[in-house]
Amino acid sequence: MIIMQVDLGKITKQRKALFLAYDQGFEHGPTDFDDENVDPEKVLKIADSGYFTGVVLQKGIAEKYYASPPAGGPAQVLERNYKVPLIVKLNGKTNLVKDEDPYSPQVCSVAEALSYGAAAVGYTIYLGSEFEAKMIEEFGKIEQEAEEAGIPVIAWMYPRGKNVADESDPKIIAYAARVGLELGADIVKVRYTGDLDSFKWVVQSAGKTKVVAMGGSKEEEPFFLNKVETVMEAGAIGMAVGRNVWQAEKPLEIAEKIAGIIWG
Ligand code: FBP
Repeated sequence: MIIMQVDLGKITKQRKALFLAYDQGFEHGPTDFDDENVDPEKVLKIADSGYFTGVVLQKGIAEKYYASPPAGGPAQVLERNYKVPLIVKLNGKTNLVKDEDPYSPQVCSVAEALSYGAAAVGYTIYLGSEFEAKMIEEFGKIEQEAEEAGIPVIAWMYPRGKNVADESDPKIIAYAARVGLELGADIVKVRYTGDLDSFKWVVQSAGKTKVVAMGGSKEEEPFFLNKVETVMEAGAIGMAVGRNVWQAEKPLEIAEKIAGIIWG
């Protein structure tokens, strides 16, 4: 079978991307939430505002909120309730297990993700973890299935574990981006390195694999927006951000500002 180059058109606009991440309930627990953003419907409304080119969900929220059976229709056939493209995160782990070397198991298949209406899938690899080989192997299979289905794969490339002295080290982040390219990821999501030159090197290391920067924990707005500007100047295609949007007092205002930088 000849595998075609995957088209990123469904999760980008003018080749740029802004993804709203909402898998923190699994990764960190509801401690990240308040009365508003604990409700997936409210966050999906933010995601559907027109500023985002994708929303990142675990399978449970995809199945129970993003898509549902049409009224009176068969339960097996799901219909989308939102316009924003869906990116299903295929693996996940809680932060209750304090293993120094993390492993994030696959909890959803590409086929399942497609049944919820996924336009792309995502998977975290903790590069440097003792379980790195297991995650690389799982990722390889996902990559192949996604390519056959014609949907892009986004790799969350997070160096972590006792072999990684400093997960913010720009050299290790560039290494993670490069591994993403070599594994066939269409987009890598990496931590911001802290300055323009080192992030340019990350983007260069990723080659034809596109780069988005993760948002991280909530920061002061001017500081965060400055980070978005530098990320874009370095050649990334955009941001995958969660807490800096839905934890903001006015999520749509900051979403508009971020989008203004990305597409401005
Ligand atoms: P944020 O913008 O809220 O940081 O979301 C990005 C993200 O990658 C989420 O997809 C994921 O749940 C979380 O960060 C993982 O963070 P951690 O570094 O604590 O593992």
